[in-house]
Amino acid sequence: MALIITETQDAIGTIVMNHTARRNALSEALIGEITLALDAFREQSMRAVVLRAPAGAKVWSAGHDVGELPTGGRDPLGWSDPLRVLIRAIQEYPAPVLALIEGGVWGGACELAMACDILVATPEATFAITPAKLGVPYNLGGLLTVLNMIPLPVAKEMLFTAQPIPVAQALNLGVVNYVRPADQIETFVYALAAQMVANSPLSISVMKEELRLLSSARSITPDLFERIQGLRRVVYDSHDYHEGITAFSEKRKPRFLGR
Ligand code: YXS
Repeated sequence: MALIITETQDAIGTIVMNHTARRNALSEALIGEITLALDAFREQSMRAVVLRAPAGAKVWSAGHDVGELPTGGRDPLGWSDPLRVLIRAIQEYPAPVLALIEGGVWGGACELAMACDILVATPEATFAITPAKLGVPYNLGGLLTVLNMIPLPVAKEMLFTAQPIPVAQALNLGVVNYVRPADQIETFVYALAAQMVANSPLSISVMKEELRLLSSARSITPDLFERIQGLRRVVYDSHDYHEGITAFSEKRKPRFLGR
C-alpha cells in the first residue's frame, strides 16, 4: 500500500504523507517513499515541492516511528537513521520545499517541517519537540536545525517541556511564514510556489545551497565532538531511554529515574 500520494503540475511536485492510520509516523517505509518521490521530482526538474498531509488532517506527522527506535546501546538518531536521511534530502533538494501544515506536528516531524524552506500552517496547527518526553538525546544536526529556526530560550522551553506551542507563537517567532485558514491554505501555498517557479531555478538552487552551507557552518573540535558523543551515549544507554521507549509502546506514562 502506498504511504504517500504524489502529483506534479506546472513544475510543482506534491507529496501527500498518507499513512493516516499511524498519524504519518516517520517510519523507514514512509521516509523511503518520500525520498524516492524527491528523487523523481529532481529527475523531472520540479522547481518547487509541496509536502503535506491529507486536507483536513488533525496530525501532520506524529514524528519518528517510535517502534523503529533502537531500545538501547545504539545511537537512535545516527547519520543513517531514516529521519536524518529525510532531513538531508529536504535540505539538499535543489528547489524550494514548502511545508503545508494542518494539524499537530510532533517530535522529529517538527525538524522535518523546519527543514523545509517555507512553512504555511492553518490556525489549528501546533508544534511539539518531544525528545525529553521519550528520554531521547536529540542529535547535534537536529538541534542545529532547531537552533537555526527558534530563539534559544524558546527552543529550550520546547525541548525541556516537550509541550506543543500554538501556531500563533510559531508565526511570531518567524518559524512559520504564513497562517491561512484551511479553506484557503492550498490556493495560497500553490500561488506562493508558482511565484518561485517563475524565477531562475539555478539562482534559487544555488542560494538555497549557500544558505544551507552557511547555516550549518560551525567549528567543532574532535575533543568537542567526542565529548558530545559520550554525553549522548550515556543517555541512549540509560534506564530512562529504555523506559521512555517502552512506556510509549505500552501506552503509559514513563517513570524517569535520572539514570
Ligand atoms: O494503537 P495503534 O496501533 O492504532 O497505533 C496508534 C499509535 O501508536 C500510532 N502512533 C505512532 N506509532 C509510532 N510512532 C509514533 N510517533 C506514533 N504516533 C502515533 O498511531 C496509531 C494512532 O495513534 P493515536 O491513537 O495515538 O492517535 P490520536 O489521534 O489519538 O493521537 C495523535 C497523536 C499524534 C497526538 C498521538 O498519536 C501521539 O501523541 N503520538 C506520539 C507523538 C510523539 O511523541 N512523537 C515523537 C516520536 S519520537 C521522535 O519524533 C523523535 C525521536 S524525538 O522524540 O527525539 O523528537
